[in-house]
Amino acid sequence: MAYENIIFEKEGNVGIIKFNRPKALNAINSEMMVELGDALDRIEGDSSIKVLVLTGEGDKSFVAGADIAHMSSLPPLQLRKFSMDGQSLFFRLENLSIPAIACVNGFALGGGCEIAMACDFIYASEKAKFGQPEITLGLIPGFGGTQRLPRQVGKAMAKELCMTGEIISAQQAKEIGLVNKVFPAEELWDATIKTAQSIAAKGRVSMSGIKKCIDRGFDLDLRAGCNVEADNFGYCAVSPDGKEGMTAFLEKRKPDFKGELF
Ligand code: DAK
Repeated sequence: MAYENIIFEKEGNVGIIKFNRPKALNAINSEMMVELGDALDRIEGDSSIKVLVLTGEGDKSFVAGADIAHMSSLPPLQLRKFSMDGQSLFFRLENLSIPAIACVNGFALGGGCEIAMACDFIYASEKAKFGQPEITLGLIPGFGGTQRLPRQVGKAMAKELCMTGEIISAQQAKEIGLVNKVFPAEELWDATIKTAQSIAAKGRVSMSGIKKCIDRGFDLDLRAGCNVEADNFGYCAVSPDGKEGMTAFLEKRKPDFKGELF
């Protein structure tokens, strides 16, 4: 499939998706969602991609939300489909077997904030802005924002952001735990790629184990979560990467992880 609304490229072992509708501040329409789904299929089928980075084309916006003009033109059944497609796409992103980093270079509003939250963590430029302003449109977040935001920043803060529609700075987003790190705009990309490459150099099997344990365990009680961890620990420890990592340590050399299952 040829892409018009996203750019998909590879830099070494890092897959890169750029939202590419800069004139509309990279707002999400149905075509962009179809292209994003296709790119995720390609990423899942390409074992050389070990980390995914998502960012926005242009210097102003990551994603300024769902395309308001597009949404307002859809009849009820298509709106329902738009919402369901978006939700399942974001679940796919969240459940990718490899880590995904949101590199937020500007506005991450509404659906844009929701995409960033479906990634494993967020790096942001000092110029980035975050918010769930749907209330100002007479709407509510429709791509998981009422669910992921409270899990990330706590119920009361999520309620305040969704109820006021307030747009906050990258620094405020960091203070409430939405963003991991904030960089000057010109340093954001290199810092993100450096972290992505550091993750890509680790074992794929244990990376996926960490992701599964933290995501699945988060909604479980402590004992059940620790059971998930024990299962994954056992699996990683006997995998070729696990054996290689421990052998390399004992032989005082760098590990050569292959990412093979068994
Ligand atoms: N949709 C469509 N076009 C957008 C847009 C958006 N979300 N955001 C910006 N644009 C367009 C503007 O219309 C403008 O286009 P032209 O007039 O040049 O043709 C261009 O991008 C530049 O924007 P501005 O001229 O407004 O730029 P400013 O710097 O002055 O302002 C801004 C930037 C980001 C503060 C402002 O553009 C803005 O407030 N944008 C809207 C942000 C927003 O409210 N985002 C949330 C969208 S609602 C659902 C599933 C999901 C959702 C809802 C329902 N289902 C259940 C069905 C999700 C909803 C949302 O995400």
